[in-house]
Amino acid sequence: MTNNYGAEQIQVLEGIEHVRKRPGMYIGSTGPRGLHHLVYEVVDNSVDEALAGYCKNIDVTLNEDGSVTVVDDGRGIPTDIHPRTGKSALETVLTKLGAGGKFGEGGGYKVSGGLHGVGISVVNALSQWVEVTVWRDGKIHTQRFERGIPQGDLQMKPGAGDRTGTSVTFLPDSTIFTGGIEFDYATLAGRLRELAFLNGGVRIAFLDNRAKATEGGEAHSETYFYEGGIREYVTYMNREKNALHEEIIYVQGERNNVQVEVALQWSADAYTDNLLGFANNIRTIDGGTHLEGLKTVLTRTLNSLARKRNKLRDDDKLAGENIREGLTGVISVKVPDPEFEGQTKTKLGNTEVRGIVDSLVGEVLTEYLEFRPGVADAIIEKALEAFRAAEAARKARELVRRKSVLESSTLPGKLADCSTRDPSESEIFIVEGDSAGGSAKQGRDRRFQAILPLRGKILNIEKTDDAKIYKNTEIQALITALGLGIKGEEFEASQLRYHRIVIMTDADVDGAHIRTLLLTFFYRYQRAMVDQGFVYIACPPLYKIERGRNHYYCYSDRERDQITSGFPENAKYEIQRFKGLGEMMPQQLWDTTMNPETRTLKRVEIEDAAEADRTFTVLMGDRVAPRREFIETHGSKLNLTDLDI
Ligand code: 0RA
Repeated sequence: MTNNYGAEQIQVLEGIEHVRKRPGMYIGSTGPRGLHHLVYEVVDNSVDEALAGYCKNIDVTLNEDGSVTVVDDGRGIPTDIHPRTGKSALETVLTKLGAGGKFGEGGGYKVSGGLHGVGISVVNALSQWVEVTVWRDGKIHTQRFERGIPQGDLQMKPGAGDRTGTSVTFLPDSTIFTGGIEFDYATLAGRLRELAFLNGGVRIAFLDNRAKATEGGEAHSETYFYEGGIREYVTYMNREKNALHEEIIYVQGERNNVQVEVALQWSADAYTDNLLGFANNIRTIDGGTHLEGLKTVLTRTLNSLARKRNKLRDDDKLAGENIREGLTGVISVKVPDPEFEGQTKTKLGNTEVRGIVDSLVGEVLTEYLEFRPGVADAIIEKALEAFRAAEAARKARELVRRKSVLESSTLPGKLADCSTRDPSESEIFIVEGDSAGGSAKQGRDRRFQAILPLRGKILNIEKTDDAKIYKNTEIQALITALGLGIKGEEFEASQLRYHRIVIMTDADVDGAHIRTLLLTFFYRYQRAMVDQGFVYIACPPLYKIERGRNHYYCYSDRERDQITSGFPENAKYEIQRFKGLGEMMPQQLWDTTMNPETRTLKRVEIEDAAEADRTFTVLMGDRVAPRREFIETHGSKLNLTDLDI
């Protein structure tokens, strides 16, 4: 026994040490993403307890000292002492790698969330300290850890009464996280809300007490509780759209231990599809077998229904895209042994899921629509409209295709290409107008930087059907210059001619509008290029301050004020305001905005797909009132990450 005990302890210490030495292996990164992952990891344990049917409430609190507390009313982490190690189960869960909720045989969970499924021990190892409280068997159990190491044994005292549950408070270790340890409210709120949608009936309360640390600061709180689960998720995503049918179509079932839940609603005034996939509560950005199964069954069911109702001529067939036009949907599956594939491990690979989704959804959907011919006809009519528009677009597209095949070397005339042919080291700057284009062309490093000037505002893709899109010259230029395929078709990263697509617009209202139009275009035309991180935004300076022989470029008003306030009282200096990129000397543009050594680029990241979809609908769609309100209250919800590359 003592032998085992010693060996076990050494293993535990080595485990903690390894996590601290190689945090990226466990939480993906030591940047903001990894930091937020700590919270998700702890919350996932509580959600698992809720999925097992034992927990209803989860409270997440950001504390004044920078720590986070997650409290649930589940059964509480087991506290009994393991006869061999002499340690409590709680200590084991917190210190032993891979000893999360899955270790108990009978008490273990069917499925477990967590992108890496690494468990609380990893959070513990990467925290300056952790304090755990468990209410169980009428007692209050507590234990404290520092950098993963228990500070004394589990303490126990009476006083829990009937209460059961777990509280975990942790302060991330600032020596581990490179971008600091400050949590972003919107990021956490988005994920917590998503979890509440995915696990209907679980109440997640989010409380931000950090502002209390400053005088006059106020706490901020929200509660996410959706009894309708993913049905409410779809309602939420569609709240700015006009529904084609009132009731959300909902399917729920289980086969071979795979649980499937699907919620669908078509909108009259939307022309793209917005299907979100989740496996074990993890957003599957790259899709996978659950989404494949859903798409297949939608296409089959609606075609057969359309034929039955005499809506299809001869051997016409509605394509999947036709049927999905204007569709908002969520599919959430729970799989016992999920396989996550692809570079980002966000593609569900389990092949059995495809058929399970297909058959479960097929049965329910067919019956649902047979009993509601009005709904069926509305969806079929919408798909037929899309089908006809697609025919027209095909002709226009053939033009583009023929053009790009015939003149495969003829890139758009105004493109100033770079000399390297290696996309991985190539960049393209998309700029507004010829004068900015001129400065950029002269300022660039032509070996790896290409410039594409666009004339005026590009077409608003949100309001345009496919046929018109392909006829537009600016869009044609973008498609051929970047090497994009056909709208909505599988994104081929290997065809991309540049791996950094940089939007470089003026720092004014017009520039912001053109930037939004371009982002909307990329997002709606081939969302994967945004998801996979190929799109960037350049950050040109707003001011140049000259004082004697020194000069400073400032990228915000605040920076300008900071610099000038650092000058002595009677200092003489001049401030030049750049009204547009075209006003900058080529060398200036290079130094401040284009030179990889000195510039700041922001990579466009879509953290919250549902929110992004709504953002584009609101910003670029037809309904004016929500747009005004949105701009007034939110600004832009796209997450732009600073990257100095
Ligand atoms: C292992 C086994 C059991 C529950 C848990 C872990 C558990 C872990 C966490 C982490 C946060 N909240 C949690 N709630 C529960 C089952 C215990 C039993 O059978 O009573």
